[in-house]
Amino acid sequence: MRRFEYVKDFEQPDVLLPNTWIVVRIDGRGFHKLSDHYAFVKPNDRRALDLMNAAAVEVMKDLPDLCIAYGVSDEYRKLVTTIVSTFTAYYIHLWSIYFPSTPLQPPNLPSFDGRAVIYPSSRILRDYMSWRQVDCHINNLYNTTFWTMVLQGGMSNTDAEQELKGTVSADKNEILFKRFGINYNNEEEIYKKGSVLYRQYELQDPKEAPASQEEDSLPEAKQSRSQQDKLKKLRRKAQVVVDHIDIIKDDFWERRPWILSGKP
Ligand code: DGT
Ligand code: MG
Ligand code: MG
Ligand code: MG
Repeated sequence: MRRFEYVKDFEQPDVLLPNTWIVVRIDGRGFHKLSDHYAFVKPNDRRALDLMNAAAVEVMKDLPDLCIAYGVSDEYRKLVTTIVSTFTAYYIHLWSIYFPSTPLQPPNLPSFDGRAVIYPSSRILRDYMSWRQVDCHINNLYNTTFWTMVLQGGMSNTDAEQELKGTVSADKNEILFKRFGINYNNEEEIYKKGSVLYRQYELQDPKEAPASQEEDSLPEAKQSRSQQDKLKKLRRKAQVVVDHIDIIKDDFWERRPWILSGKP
């Protein structure tokens, strides 16, 4: 069968750079249609978002090397193909818990696309996360105003879209408040801020503390096997929490240095 082996050469190396941050961005495929088919609540369906988060928690638990995840809408990022397929598997597995009376029916089955992007520094990774959270806020303010005008104000989709064209945040806040008595600040944090997932460690047991300070300061890939195993074990035992808070300011990161240092 030797004469067939040349086909292997078509497999090109696809290396990622060492010592960089890898962001895997997951996005629901055709969720515009899927969310209509299963009648997701507009603009935000708490069940759908909780399901995305639940699937992401399982992916974080399954893959201890992941350090943080951030989600909004049908998107999930910071978690390559293993991650996307694991995410899809859990999403489908958990569906019936969040949509007990809406069984999944082919061909309307959820699937996700994924892409990996390399960021060379923690600062740029943080800027990436900030960009996503700003996007979440802008989209949510627009969607909340649009759907309030349509569902509560009885406007047609076209009229609402027309009126919102060219408006800034303050205009949307005012429409919500003056016409509908809605204070945008009081909307749920999960809708305004999205969801950030990270590991929370118990107070560290000295027995489990990393063996040597010296080795501890090496990049993880340069540490001994036993040291790497220790870290993995700690990560597996950690709780994965889902939070809806500001990740743009320094505070979130300064309070949780282990997220970016990888050192519990
Ligand atoms: P794609 O990603 O190119 O395959 O196409 P879509 O349709 O997934 O488009 P995308 O990802 O830009 O937009 C996400 C869609 O998912 C958007 O139409 C709104 C919908 N969606 C996400 N979360 C919710 C929700 O909580 N409620 C409702 N009603 N729709 C949602
Ligand atoms: Mg997409
Ligand atoms: Mg999508
Ligand atoms: Mg999307």
